Amino acid sequence: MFSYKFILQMLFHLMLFSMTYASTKCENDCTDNRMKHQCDGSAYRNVYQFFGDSASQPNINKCIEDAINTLFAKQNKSVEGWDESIKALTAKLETLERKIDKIGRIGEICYVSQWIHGYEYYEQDKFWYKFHNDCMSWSEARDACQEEGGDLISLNEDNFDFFRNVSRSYAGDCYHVWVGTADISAEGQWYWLNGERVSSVLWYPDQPDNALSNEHCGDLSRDFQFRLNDHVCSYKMHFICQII
Ligand SMILES: *[C@@H]1O[C@H](CO)[C@@H](O)[C@H](O)[C@H]1NC(C)=O
Ligand SMILES: *[C@@H]1O[C@H](CO)[C@@H](O)[C@H](O)[C@H]1NC(C)=O
Ligand SMILES: [Ca+2]
Ligand SMILES: [Ca+2]
Repeated sequence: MFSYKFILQMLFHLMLFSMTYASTKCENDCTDNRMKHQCDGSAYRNVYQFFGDSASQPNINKCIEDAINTLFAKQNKSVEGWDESIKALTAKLETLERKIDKIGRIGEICYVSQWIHGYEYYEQDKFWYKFHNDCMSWSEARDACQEEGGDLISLNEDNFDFFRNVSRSYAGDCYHVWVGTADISAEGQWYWLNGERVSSVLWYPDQPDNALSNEHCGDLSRDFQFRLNDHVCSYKMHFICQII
């Protein structure tokens, strides 16, 4: 009997084949807005980012291999679960292949790789995001985002309510949600990881308060209606990653 890993590998290679085919067909055909920003030749580079390969030239086989290993590391469950997982995966791949055939754009490669990591597209700002159910310290959370090719999310006045809603919907046992701002390097200086200054209207009243002189990382706090708060960085929380 073939191992599950082998079957998965075959499926991914099938997908790879159609992606490569599609990408040679339509390199310049970028009419779909959602894909537009990814159709400038950076698609391959993005694929690398998502799979954490620092090589500058595409090596999609390696990228697929890494994706499979990531899947296995994350879903190291009992074998019973795998039948269902593989069925679901096969169905998704079939849909995907039909879609790729139909659309046939290089940008789809990015779409596929983001889909593998479970990212969602935020139409308004044209980036991808993922709410993590795991509980980690702020810097562990940052590492986890970077492993997936992104970073902790940077917010602003326009997208703040949307991600408050995301946090309200998904936050579970870890209660609060880390986001991409900290005053670790300079007390009281709050910048997002994208370099923008944190707007004062995002904070819950009387925050940031640097309680016990020990709060240097930004979270959306359940205690504060998921508005911004400064918290102890080692605290284990959910977190939201962003891929630009
Ligand atoms: C999967 O679990 C087994 C036993 O529970 C362990 O020995 C193995 O190292 C795990 N593999 C991964 C990739 O985490
Ligand atoms: C957030 O959720 C509230 C309540 O469901 C809704 O009224 C509001 O439109 C949502 N805002 C955004 C930006 O999603
Ligand atoms: Ca502080
Ligand atoms: Ca605080």
